[in-house]
Amino acid sequence: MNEYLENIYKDLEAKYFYQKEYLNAAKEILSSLELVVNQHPELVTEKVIERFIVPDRIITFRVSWLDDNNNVQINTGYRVQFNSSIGPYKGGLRFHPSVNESILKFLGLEQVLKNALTGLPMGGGKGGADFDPKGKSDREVMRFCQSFMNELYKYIGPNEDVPAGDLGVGGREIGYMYGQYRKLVGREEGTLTGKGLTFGGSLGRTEATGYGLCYFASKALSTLRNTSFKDKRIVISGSGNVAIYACQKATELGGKVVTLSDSNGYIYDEEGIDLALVKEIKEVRRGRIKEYLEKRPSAKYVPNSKDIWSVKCDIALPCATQNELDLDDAKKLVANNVIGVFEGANMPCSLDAIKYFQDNKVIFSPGKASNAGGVAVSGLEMSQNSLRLSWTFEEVDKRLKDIMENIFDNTYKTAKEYGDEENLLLGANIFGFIKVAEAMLKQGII
Ligand code: NDP
Ligand code: 2IT
Repeated sequence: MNEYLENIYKDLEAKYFYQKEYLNAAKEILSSLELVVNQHPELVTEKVIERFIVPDRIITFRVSWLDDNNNVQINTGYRVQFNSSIGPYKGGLRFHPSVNESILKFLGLEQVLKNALTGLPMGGGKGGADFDPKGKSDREVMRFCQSFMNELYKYIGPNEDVPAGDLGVGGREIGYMYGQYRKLVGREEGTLTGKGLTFGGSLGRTEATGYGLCYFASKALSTLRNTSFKDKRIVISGSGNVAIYACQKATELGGKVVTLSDSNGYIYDEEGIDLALVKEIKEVRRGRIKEYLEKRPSAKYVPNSKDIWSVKCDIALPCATQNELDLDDAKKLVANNVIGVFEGANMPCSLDAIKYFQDNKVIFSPGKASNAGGVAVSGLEMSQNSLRLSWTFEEVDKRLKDIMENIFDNTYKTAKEYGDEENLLLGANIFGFIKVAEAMLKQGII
């Protein structure tokens, strides 16, 4: 980072010293922009980076709801509307007890670049609540979602801000929130994505992030190492939406996925993960990953999810959550000769882990590039809602694949142009930033 960028970071650090996730994301992005700033002095005079790095606004609200015992429960809800220079705010809602302003600002900032990379006209935002869906009854989840939407509906709309799912928010939650939204506004507007297929959802949205991750990884493997998923051993963390569909596509492409995890531990199955069983446990029963052993006693369960990175593999796909893979984990993966680490989650790898991968010639792709398939198909859901049409699964899947391959091409080309050929993080940051910065410059100081 040059002095100018360093000063921007120092100002953020002084003001938001308690927001470590946000500062981490800001540092990672600012560290990529030195050459861009040198080439474009107008970015400095117009203070584009200073404007880009902070959200347009943050909405915070109380969510009160009744649990099954008729006790009043209170949570905090948020929507971070980060940047709308290239289109309406777009990004997921996360329900997890850890949710706070720092995490949502980090996710919102990442989303701005990710959405720019998709090539679709979407700005970036993120939201959620410190609500823990775990152990709640279906009715409790419904009442929470309705109460959450009673406040959020005032700030969103098809041309303003279009939320979707993220960690802890899947089809069930989107359905409840969309039902309440329609009730409140009295119109059918498609304002959420990830909706059910009978009320405006898109085929392929459920699979999109995991499939997209594998399309991206395949393109990277073939371009950079002349290889593919075929016969590779794959370690995947998480067992939610992203992990499950990454496992499905990686297996379809000829790889053998040997692990999945949740926050309690991981399963290891040398014969390859039985995905039908996982879907039954996670999607139907909403159970824990260790239940896998009840039907597959030959598999192993390790009650420490962090240890997953010591499992020998050729390809690692971290698909659980931020900061789940640190420098020590990176060292274990490299010692086991990993070829590529492709992020399915948002910022699962720490900055020093990423540097270690890059220094050791491991292909590394940041989530903002390789997990963009989810929001890309959300964008396609918005298009279908506007057209009042539904495309077939094959049509959506083909567009998804094209988008992911394009993202790889653009990040790779940009990294090369800026003199660091395999640095896909640099390429993604610069390509996404230039698009948003140009839109900001052309629209004046607002
Ligand atoms: P889900 O809620 O469907 O699944 C999350 C999974 O990660 C669960 O298995 C959860 O286990 C596990 N997990 C959470 N925390 C930890 C931890 N500390 N250690 C190990 N496992 C953990 O979420 P998604 O699959 O949708 O999201 C996963 C990641 O992908 C997130 O970073 C999200 O932001 C990102 N993402 C999601 C997209 C989407 O479309 N859904 C799109 C792009 C990115 P447990 O049940 O124990 O909590
Ligand atoms: O992190 C992400 O890209 C998502 N959670 C998906 C957002 C979306 O709007 O589909």
